[in-house]
Amino acid sequence: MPTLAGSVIDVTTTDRGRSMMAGPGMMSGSMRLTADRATVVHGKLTFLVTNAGTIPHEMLVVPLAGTQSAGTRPVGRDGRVDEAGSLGEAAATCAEGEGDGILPSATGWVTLDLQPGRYELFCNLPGHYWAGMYTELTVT
Ligand SMILES: [Cu+2]
Repeated sequence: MPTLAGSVIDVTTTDRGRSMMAGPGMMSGSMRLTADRATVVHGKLTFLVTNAGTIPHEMLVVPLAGTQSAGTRPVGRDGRVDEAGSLGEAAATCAEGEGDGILPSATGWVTLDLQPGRYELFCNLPGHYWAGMYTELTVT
């Protein structure tokens, strides 16, 4: 693991293979992308993404416009959402930046200089956003 710049935000991705928290009434097929905080001070931020699931995942950082909420982006026929406006992504196994996905039990990371605002972190592999892989981060 290299020296990570700025504040480090721990992000975890899971899918049903490791979703022991799922109880009766919860969707058995759900996937999650969670951060260790909902708010962070602006500046240089490193997103350290750990894939605790059983299939590859990724994490993109895209601003939320106006009053837009996380999880409301329209999902296309290909099972993905529009990535326009993406500021960066962690999608490589044991490396920074773009790639073919972070393999199970591996980490990927990306360092970004974020201005104050609201951002959505999500996985855009086909079907994963729909399955619940998104969360909101506020930068103050
Ligand atoms: Cu995913």
